[in-house]
Amino acid sequence: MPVSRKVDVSEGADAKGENDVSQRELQPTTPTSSGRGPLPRGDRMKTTPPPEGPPVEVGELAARAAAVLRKNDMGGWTRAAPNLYPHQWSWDSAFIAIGLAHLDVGRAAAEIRSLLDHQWKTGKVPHIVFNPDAPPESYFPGPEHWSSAADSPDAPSSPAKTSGLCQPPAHAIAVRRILEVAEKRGEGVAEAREFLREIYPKLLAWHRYLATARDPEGSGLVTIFHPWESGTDNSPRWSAALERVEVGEMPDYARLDLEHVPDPSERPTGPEYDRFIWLVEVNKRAGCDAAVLYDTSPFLVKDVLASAILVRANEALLEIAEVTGAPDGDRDTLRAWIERGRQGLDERWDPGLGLCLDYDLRVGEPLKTRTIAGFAPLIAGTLRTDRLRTLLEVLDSRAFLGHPDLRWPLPPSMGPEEPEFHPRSYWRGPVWPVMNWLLWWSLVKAGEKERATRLRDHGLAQLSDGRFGEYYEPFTGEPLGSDGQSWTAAVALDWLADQEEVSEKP
Ligand code: 9WN
Repeated sequence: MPVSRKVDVSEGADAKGENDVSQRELQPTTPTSSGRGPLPRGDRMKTTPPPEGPPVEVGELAARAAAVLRKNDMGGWTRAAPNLYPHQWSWDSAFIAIGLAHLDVGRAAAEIRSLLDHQWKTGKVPHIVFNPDAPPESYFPGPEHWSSAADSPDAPSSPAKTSGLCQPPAHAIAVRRILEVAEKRGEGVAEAREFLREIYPKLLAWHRYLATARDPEGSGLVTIFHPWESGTDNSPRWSAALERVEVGEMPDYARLDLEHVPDPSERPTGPEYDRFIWLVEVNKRAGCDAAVLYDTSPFLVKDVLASAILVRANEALLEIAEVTGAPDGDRDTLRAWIERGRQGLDERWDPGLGLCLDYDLRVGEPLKTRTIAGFAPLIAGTLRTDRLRTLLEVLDSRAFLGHPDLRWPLPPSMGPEEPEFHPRSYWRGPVWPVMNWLLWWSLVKAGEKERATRLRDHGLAQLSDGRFGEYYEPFTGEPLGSDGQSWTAAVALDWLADQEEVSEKP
């Protein structure tokens, strides 16, 4: 059924009062437990009151989300956030394209196209495409720091510089969704199909790079050389592997990220950052060549979240291959990658935690932590019903969204009862709307409609402050990191369209 209401994206648009739907307030479908109870380990936790003011109404929220994307639109691509992240980030762009699809199919396609214009010759999609107009001091490590990556024979020849890392491959999922949204809205379908045909070979090259250069073992799991490649940068997923990294000689550097957040505890610590920058150095010295890094990188890890996203991205690409009439051989390859990916994830299952674990190739050990990445088999679409049941129980338990003190029952990035949990520190506890979207989408695909609806509605309630934070304090609901984060606004638009579509169904 088509989504009838279009979000008005014109300057100063305020959809309030335009229709009945816009007058609904964003309320969770089920009330949460108080959400304001006493915090565990109070001495370590700085608390602040929840955001002031009444929640924003649905129509206004949609207009505000569209305004965030418009403000961050740099002309064919979108910066991840207005100040903290002035460049184009790879997996952000995928989610941003999903949001943009509800506003303008052509613009959504342009988002992915502009990113893939900077694809490396190996097929790698860079984690950052640098904004040539951003002032030099706006982000570290910026284009100057990565300039030697451009010397690699594999680097793209276009003038804009990129980083030499990559990020989780959500792009095919986004491309598939652009067509799905166009079909639901009954608008831009031909344009979307044409775009699928255009972009298919690039996506296939990207997935082939991941299946080969990033998985020479043929394990079905993606190897990463830097925590930034996981997109969950300072997650405790990487603590043990990072502790084994010895920082070598490197030039002094000045952090710029701390200038954009009110509280340094929201960002990675100094020792973590030293290791991040050292690993950038290691990547540059290897010419960003995966084969060299397999020998030289002190951080060499199988990432289950990226691998799960790749399984779903391969499924999406298989559907794109059907739409575009790609050769049978491609489809067989994609099917094989999907199967191998699910099998690889099955092998990383930890029955004690009821979650899936990353694996440190340098020491040959699983990385045992209770983080949101452990839901990888749910995201990949596990075919094992017993595992799906266990994952749902763990998700609902107090180790994640069943914790009684949460502001909303939304999964924190790390289980609140874990020793490394920190409610304000980036990927060590805060709730990330984009991860909520990924889990919601996976629950829908798993046929878990009620759970999915609850997650979506609580996710929207969390965003009803209209600030579109990068991440949120799990107990107070305070937005943290950057305000006006593009992918947060994008997932809000996708959820709002879904909410409306479902409410229109008889
Ligand atoms: C490093 C842009 C990116 C996201 C990542 C998030 C954060 C960068 C940083 O911001 O990472 O890539 O400087 O911390 O962790 O997931 O893509 O939004």
